[in-house]
Amino acid sequence: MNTFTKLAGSVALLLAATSAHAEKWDMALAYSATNYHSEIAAEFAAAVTEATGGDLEVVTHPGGSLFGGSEIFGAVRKGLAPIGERLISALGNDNALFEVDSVPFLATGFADSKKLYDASKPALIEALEESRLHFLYSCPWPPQGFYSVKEANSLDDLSGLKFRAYNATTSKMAEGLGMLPTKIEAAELSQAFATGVAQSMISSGSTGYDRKLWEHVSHYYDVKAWLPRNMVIVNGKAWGRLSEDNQAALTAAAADAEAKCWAKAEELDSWYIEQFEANGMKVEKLNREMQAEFERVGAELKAAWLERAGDAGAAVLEAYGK
Ligand code: PCA
Repeated sequence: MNTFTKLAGSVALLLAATSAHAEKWDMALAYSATNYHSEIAAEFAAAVTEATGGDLEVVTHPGGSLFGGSEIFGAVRKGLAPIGERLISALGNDNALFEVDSVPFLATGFADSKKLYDASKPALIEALEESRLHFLYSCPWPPQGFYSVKEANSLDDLSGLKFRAYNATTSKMAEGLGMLPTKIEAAELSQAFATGVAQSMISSGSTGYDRKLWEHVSHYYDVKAWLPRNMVIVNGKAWGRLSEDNQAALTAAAADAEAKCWAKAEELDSWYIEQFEANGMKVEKLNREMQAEFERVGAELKAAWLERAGDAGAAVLEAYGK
């Protein structure tokens, strides 16, 4: 055997060894490819692929193309997708603690939202572990406002409006304000507003911008009701199969993605709302009467949440300090 053949042989062996371990993870995302959550998830995926030298390749599938938003949590839990991102507060049926970020008017700005995240993170991680899921990172949506096809000066204006909900809290807010909620994923939003299935919603400027809601909706009220968060989770078995080095690479990339994503959400918050004005939407604050109505329903929902979340919920609020 000459030197060249020997070398070629060992390269082939090396490649075989690498490919025996190399793994590809499809990452399920619910939101548009151009949304900052998805863009940062794509950067996170590329960073993991690079840090592991391709040993673990992560490929993102945005816009609900692998699993729709409402399917992602179950798909990752069952291992149908090894990794995915989900809006945490839509999972309140599994555990009331998942709804803490959407308790109305509890945290209404980025600094408080971060404090609430820090206070609730240990309980979140524990709840996920019970479902054999490994937590990687979590990132907020900007403060939630109210979209309507007509002005909202009184409860009469809202009465009977069809409302697009994304979790139980938004459904109950709508009911408390006299509207008619239906759950619709962000990927189906433009269609829902175009066909009149939805006439109002609570969401951030981010989702209204992604879905060009100015084509259908005339008013945006900057309520700042709460900042819901997405989280990126890994199937427990898939996590357990990884080498320690690959786990460390994922953990490091996740910390990086989380920091970038929080900064991006805050940076884009007012920009999104400027785009509404530029596209002819009316951007306002709620009047005093309506603000009081939102707060009235919000307080009822907070009390109901505290009851459901019990001691664990009270402990999170105590750690949060409010
Ligand atoms: N956008 C997501 C959740 C909260 C938000 O701001 C949505 O509307 O589906």
